[in-house]
Amino acid sequence: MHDYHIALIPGDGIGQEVAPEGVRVLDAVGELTGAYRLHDESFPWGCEYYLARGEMMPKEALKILRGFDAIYFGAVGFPTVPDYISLRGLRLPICMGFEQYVCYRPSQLVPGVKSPLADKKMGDIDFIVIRENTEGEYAGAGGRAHRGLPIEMAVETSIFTRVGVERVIRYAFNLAQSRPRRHLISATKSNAQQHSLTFWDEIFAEVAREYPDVKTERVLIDALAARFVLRPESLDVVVASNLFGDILTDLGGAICGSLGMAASGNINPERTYPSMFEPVHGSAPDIFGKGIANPIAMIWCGAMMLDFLGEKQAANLILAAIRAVTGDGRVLTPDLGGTARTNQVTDAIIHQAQALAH
Ligand code: GGG
Repeated sequence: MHDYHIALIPGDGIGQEVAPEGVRVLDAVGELTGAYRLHDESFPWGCEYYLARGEMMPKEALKILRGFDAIYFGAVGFPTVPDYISLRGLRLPICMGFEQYVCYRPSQLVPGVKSPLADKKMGDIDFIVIRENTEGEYAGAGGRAHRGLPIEMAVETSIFTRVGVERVIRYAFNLAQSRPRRHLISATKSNAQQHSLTFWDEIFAEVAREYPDVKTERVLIDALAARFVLRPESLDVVVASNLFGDILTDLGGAICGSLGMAASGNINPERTYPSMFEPVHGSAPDIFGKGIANPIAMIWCGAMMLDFLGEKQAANLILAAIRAVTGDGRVLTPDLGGTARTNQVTDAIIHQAQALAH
């Protein structure tokens, strides 16, 4: 029996609704398998905290989080606070400060869920996007000048470092090498971005030489976006810059039936710092408070967190229970065409996990 100390940051909007559901599944599966016990401590950081205190999280937040085995995060952002303040005040300092340079985002069409793409069925969509997660277009370098004058200007500079690019590309190669298809696509736009993404391309080509058994493609981001829609079955592993990866993975969630299904892990592969697991979706203010948010992405993130902690069997049990619930099709939230409420989907997943474990 392992003990894990988890920092829970529900954050904003539906993050506050789905995070406790994820914990419910993690606790239930811990009890069912007898493999681990979860000790979670919840932190009320986010937009409400900002409105009360003027900061999204306390200055010593990273020091506090450092002692946990992992972070389980809901969502950030709400209309009461400008998005650049909320994102830069909570999610980004954790990802950057803890060198969570791999944002691992699987897109998998599961049984019983209908893709908006015609004729796509389970098995047709099963790929992983590795999003660079600490620099690139999110580096935050730049500024505004001459505010309010006709000559007002804004500059936002992407930063690509050799260390930053090489480490995420190497991670993606190792992942591709471990999968049966051994195929890796690098998302680029070096025809237009003549400095930064030619640098990205060069490093991709250098690292590729160390992995002769991995088939590679370099695809312009515009063509790649079209390919996600037209031929998703041709995708295995994709590595992309921070912004490209962000955009591609919303598309990945959408073609798998709902953003409410898309899970994500912000990984520090060296395990020097805790990694953070959060759904791809945001705080969804439009449905917040209605009790109909899909908890599956959050629960799937819990499985990814367990896998990362070494609890593979428990992680697989959760994934199997999710597939059993979607395959059955009777208990689904409205984003998947059902009428179930958030807690009913969680109940169904726990029920399936119990059935599968016995
Ligand atoms: N759980 C993911 C989340 O809250 N995302 C909010 C958001 O706006 N993210 C933008 C980004 O991370 O690029």
